[in-house]
Amino acid sequence: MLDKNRISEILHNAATEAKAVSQMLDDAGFSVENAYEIQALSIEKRFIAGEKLVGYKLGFTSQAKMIQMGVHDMIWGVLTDRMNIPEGGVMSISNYIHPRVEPEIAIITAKKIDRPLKLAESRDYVKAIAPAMEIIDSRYKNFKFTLADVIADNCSSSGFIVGQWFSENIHINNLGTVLKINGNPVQIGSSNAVLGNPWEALPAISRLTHQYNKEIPEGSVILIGAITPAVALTKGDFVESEFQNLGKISFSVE
Ligand code: OOG
Ligand code: MG
Repeated sequence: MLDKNRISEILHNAATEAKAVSQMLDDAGFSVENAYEIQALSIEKRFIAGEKLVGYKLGFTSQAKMIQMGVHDMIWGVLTDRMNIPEGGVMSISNYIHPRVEPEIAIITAKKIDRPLKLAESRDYVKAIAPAMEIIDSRYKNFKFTLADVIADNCSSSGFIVGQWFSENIHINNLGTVLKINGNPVQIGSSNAVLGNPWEALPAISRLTHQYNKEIPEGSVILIGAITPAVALTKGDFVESEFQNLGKISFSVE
């Protein structure tokens, strides 16, 4: 019988060795709460290996993603420094299992968050906003998982790219967003796909982290969730996301 620590080890090794594993949580009767404990244990292994906390990500904040993955609850995971790919930089596909990319918006928090925030408070807690992309790479075979499985797997998070930071006063509602691969538009969406209003992201993440007794430190990067469905990456791809008002960011796959 697998225990939480063993599952966290299997998922951690799957991520570091870029080898897919079978789903483990549902059949063994692990709950969503157990899944967050397993996530924390696997993140602990990253910290022991020297990775530093950069912030948090939200997942399944858009209909597009919930439909694509067949999962219907919001989730949160952890971002570390090692996951960061510089804007305009290169990701090495051999470090991933079956990576996908999705356009997102990133926020930097202006103050520590230790309680659920209200929508009206959101702007006070934001220091800066940037266009972003997340690279997700489920450690499960065929990118298939249950809610508990994906939470234990740090919500598939494996990379992120952040562009230029703008002040918190920049307009982020209903921004047209285009994801292009090798110059071809492959997804389009609106920033309002995220919770109907991207400013709802801080209330959402603060509620979820509070529920698990976590504080969000000042200066944390928050990825607010994908604006469009994710798209699979292949070697040689040149990936760009263009956001109304926030500009264009890119990276290459080698
Ligand atoms: C889970 C992560 C979802 C998002 O932005 O909705 C996510 C997955 O789709 O594998 O990051
Ligand atoms: Mg995402």
